[in-house]
Amino acid sequence: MKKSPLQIARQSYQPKMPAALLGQVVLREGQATQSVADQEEIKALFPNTYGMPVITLDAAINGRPNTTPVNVGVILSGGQAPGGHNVICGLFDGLKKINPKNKLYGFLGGPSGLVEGRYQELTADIIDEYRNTGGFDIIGSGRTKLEEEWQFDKGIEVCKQLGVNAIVIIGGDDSNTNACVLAEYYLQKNTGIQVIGCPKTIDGDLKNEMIETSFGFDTACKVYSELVGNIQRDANSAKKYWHFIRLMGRSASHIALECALQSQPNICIISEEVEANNMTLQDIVNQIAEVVAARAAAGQNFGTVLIPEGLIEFIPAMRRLIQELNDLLADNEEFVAMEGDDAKREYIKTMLTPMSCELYRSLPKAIAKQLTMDRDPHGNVQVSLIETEKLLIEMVGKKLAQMKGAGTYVGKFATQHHFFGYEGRCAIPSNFDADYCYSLGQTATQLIVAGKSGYMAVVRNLTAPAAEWIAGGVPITMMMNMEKRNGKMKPVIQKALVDLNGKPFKYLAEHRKDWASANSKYVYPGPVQYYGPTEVCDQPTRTLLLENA
Ligand code: FBP
Repeated sequence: MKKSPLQIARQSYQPKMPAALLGQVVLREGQATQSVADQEEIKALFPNTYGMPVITLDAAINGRPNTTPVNVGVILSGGQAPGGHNVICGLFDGLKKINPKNKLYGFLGGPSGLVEGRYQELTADIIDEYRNTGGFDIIGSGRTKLEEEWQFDKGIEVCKQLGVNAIVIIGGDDSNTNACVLAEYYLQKNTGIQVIGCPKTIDGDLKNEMIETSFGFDTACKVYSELVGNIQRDANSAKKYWHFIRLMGRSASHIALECALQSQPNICIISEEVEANNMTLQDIVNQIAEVVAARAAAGQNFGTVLIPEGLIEFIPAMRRLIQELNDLLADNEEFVAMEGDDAKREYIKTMLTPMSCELYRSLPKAIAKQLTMDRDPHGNVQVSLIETEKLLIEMVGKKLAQMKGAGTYVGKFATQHHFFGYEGRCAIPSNFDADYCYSLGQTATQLIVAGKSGYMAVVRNLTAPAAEWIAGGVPITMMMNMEKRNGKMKPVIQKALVDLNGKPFKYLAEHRKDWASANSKYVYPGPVQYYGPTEVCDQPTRTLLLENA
């Protein structure tokens, strides 16, 4: 396979690691833990994995290498995130360092690889090809949910055939919740198979007191911020377009917020604030139109608007409409069999409550159709498919036309729309993600050889130099609470939305008026840098810097 000069150079990049992981390692156990909420229910559901202590990995003075060989299986779950390959490389190197007879298997195509017995042994020649690369293509990923007993039992069969003693699941909040359910089941059945999770997602919503950030968020945000910065420089040069830029991130607005902190756009909408203020779609449109008009009055008929992917679900009336559509379309064979968009549209109109029906009718047809497209495996609308940026352009255009009629707006409103998501998910990992992921892989190895199960590998103190990072394990039950999913109460890891009292949002709130003004305050972050001064190459995200300040 032909490689770019950067790809070739990155193959020999040696990720930085916490000093404690460089030699022999010893585990230090803290106090017993409890779940963040609903302690009694979670304890009853996880009798074997509840209450375990937080683990810290320290450098051992007289460590002894583990001599019993172990076989480990690794799974990539969900959407791609930069650095996934390095978790696997760290895992591989860690295992081989402890005992060259240790083996690593990759389950292919995500969690279904475990259930269907599709795997490949990962050997040094394979691993070397993927060091410090983006993507999940080493073994592929998938969105199959591991949650049913028959799947767990198939997993036991496959692991027994391969002699696999431990499974590492690299995934987001749902995948790690399922990792814990699997760990508990395997302990209950006395299978001897351990399960360890790793915090992955570009969305940045798998974080809490114990997890500072999920991997991939850093690189993805840097890639999007570069693109936003480039667009801003173009806007500031040509001075003729308003750019509406939607950013991935599912429900949470962490990515939009981070990109705003890096690039200082004229407007950045935060879904969590929209919900907190009970705003309607029209309120958002009015706010944008006001900024457009104010800048136009100063002769600036251009600007940038950042829109989080999940916005639509945070507008209360929209949420109600989506909920009604979710219920209506679940297993609805009649709807699936219907031919033609118009017939489907008419059918939906007859089934909605009057309020939702009015909203549905008011939406541009394309957006209304996007709201009825296939749901994800969790039964949720796929927000990445809803072109909110186009919806807002259309509605802001209408509002400005009204304002023009009323004499409150003079200017031109020419627009461009963008959606950044897939562009960043498989980027070559930044130094931060390359180092962080490799360290997570090495940490997972240590938890495995110590016989732990039901833990997530964590690395903390991430705004310090890598040598000072603190590696360890956190019981997954510690991060859980009970939430309603598909109509039933289930134990899940709490998803972290943008905290409106947190420092990153407060920074935006303090500065956004200035950024919106006619004297734009654009910052042009430029591309991710892999070689050069540490203040250019090793900076964590602004979110992490503000949160850890
Ligand atoms: P994960 O939650 O699995 O990490 O995926 C993140 C994400 O990139 C979201 O930001 C986006 O909404 C979604 O995946 C897109 O999913 P798909 O890859 O199935 O189009």
